[in-house]
Amino acid sequence: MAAPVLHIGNKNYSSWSMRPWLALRWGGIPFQEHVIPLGGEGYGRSEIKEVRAVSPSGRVPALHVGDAVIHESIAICEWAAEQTPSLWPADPIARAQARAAAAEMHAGFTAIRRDMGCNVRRRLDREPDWPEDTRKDLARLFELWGGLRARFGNAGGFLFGQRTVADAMFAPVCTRLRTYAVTAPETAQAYCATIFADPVFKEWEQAAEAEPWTVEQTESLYR
Ligand SMILES: N[C@@H](CCC(=O)N[C@@H](CS)C(=O)NCC(=O)O)C(=O)O
Repeated sequence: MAAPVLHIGNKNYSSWSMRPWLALRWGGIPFQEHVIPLGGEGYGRSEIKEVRAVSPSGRVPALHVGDAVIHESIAICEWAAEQTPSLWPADPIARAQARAAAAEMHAGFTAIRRDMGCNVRRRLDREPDWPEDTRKDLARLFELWGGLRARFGNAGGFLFGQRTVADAMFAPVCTRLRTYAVTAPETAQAYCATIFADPVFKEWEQAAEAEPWTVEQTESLYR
């Protein structure tokens, strides 16, 4: 069977695309990638024509495996972990906690997602004044990361020691903290430094920096 094809958005802007891309790469799973530049007609309404052609939800990422389409970043990460089980921690309790962290990211942190649009290559000089719900999301994020690092820190620099799907889910958040100059506790800074030093993450970051497209809807956040 031909290699699966991962359809993704622009690497600079599409945080949901980064997640399964990292999981597939970390899992050593061969795949082809197909980048669809987001923005323009239909964007924000799940109506971009090129996206609809590959993803029935009108959103990327979408993984094509044979004649099947798997949409939703978390489901693609789960599929990756079925090929490469070490993408979840081996211990059943740690594995459940990693799934909880990944699920919390997938379903939550809505104020962070609203106020800190993903823009891998962008850096603000000064942290904006966040509304209360965003500050609450940040506090919860740091609490979650801090607790996991305290419990699993001896095993390595990632949330559960070694790279797991939970890290794939949170890697784009590290870039957001960097973009928006967010004041973060030392444990969070150290965790983000681990993500930024990861060679696979760096590959994504370099590609994001080199992309020719800009998405006006996201860039206008800075004016
Ligand atoms: N819940 C979805 C979210 C996917 C998503 O929102 N993708 C954005 C790009 S990061 C998208 O395709 N947007 C197209 C649009 O807004 O029209 C997942 O986890 O995969």
